[in-house]
Amino acid sequence: MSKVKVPYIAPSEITPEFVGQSRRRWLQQAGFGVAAALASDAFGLRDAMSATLPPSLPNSTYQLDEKLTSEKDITTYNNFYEFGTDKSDPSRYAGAMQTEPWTVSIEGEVEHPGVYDMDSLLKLASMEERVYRLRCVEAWSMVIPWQGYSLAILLKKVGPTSKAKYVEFVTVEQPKNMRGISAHILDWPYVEALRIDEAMHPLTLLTFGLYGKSLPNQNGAPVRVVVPWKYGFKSGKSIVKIRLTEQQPVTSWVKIAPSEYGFYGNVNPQVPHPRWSQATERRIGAGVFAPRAETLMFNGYADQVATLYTGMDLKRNF
Ligand SMILES: Nc1nc2c(c(=O)[nH]1)N[C@H]1C(S)=C(S)[C@@H](COP(=O)(O)O)O[C@H]1N2
Ligand SMILES: [Mo]
Repeated sequence: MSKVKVPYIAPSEITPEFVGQSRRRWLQQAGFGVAAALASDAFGLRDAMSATLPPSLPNSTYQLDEKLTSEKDITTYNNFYEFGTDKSDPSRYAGAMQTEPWTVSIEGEVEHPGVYDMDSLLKLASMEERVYRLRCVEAWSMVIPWQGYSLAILLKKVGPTSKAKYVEFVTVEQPKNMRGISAHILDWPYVEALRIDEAMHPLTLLTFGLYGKSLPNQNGAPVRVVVPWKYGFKSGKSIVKIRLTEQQPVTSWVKIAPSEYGFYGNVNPQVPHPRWSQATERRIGAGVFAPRAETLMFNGYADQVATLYTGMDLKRNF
């Protein structure tokens, strides 16, 4: 049974009044953001863009009826190796990343290549709030209310050519501002990629915020990808380039450790990582005595995405 739950708000309930309420809630948050910015600076949180992040409505199709991970855990327990390999490094050091101005270049096998600034990206579609589980390969998980819209909206706008088989995501590279880059853990810039049908799947989210605020730097400001049925490493942060290609891109983790990290990175409790089981997960924030949770196939999204892999050997294509 899939754990992904249906509407906690039916489309019929999204009345003008609800939109009004949601907008009021948004404005409150935006106002609150000024005061919160002072407090949150201690965590290196970034709130400058929240004033321009449009209000978002809960998505009625893709929700999860699980307890949300706290904002504090989501923003202080991170993987962003450009800032160091310790879970606390990103929240300590990502404040140095320059996120304004920011552009995302869309290139390769597309009919309409181009460079988008944040305003034009934000205007492209209305913002939805979607609660997804982020499942990291080292067997921990969080449940996060993200804000964004389906990447498919952007991809359809630029028009993939008939040769476009893969979509590559490239993270910004700022050696002076990213203290982890000098340690050659990975071959920078961080590169991730999806097959085009995975990238076009409505679950794949182009993500601008979490908990009603623009993304903190440590979570991939100002724009990142979230692919909820895959291990966390597939969801590239702080994206500056999206390239559509005919050949399968060589992604950062596959390049450095091909026996440990596959191109697909689908959450699969039946296929252990060479150094640890992936059958269970530790919920961040649940407390040290909380029982580990059983990891679900495709992170609980099997009903939505299993057909993408029909006929594939998932032990080989891990
Ligand atoms: N550019 C970049 N993106 C990245 C990473 C990284 O090191 N660099 N780490 C990945 C991994 S391993 C995980 S688990 C998630 C963590 O996202 P979060 O810190 O927002 O929870 O980001 C992914 N995206
Ligand atoms: Mo991860």
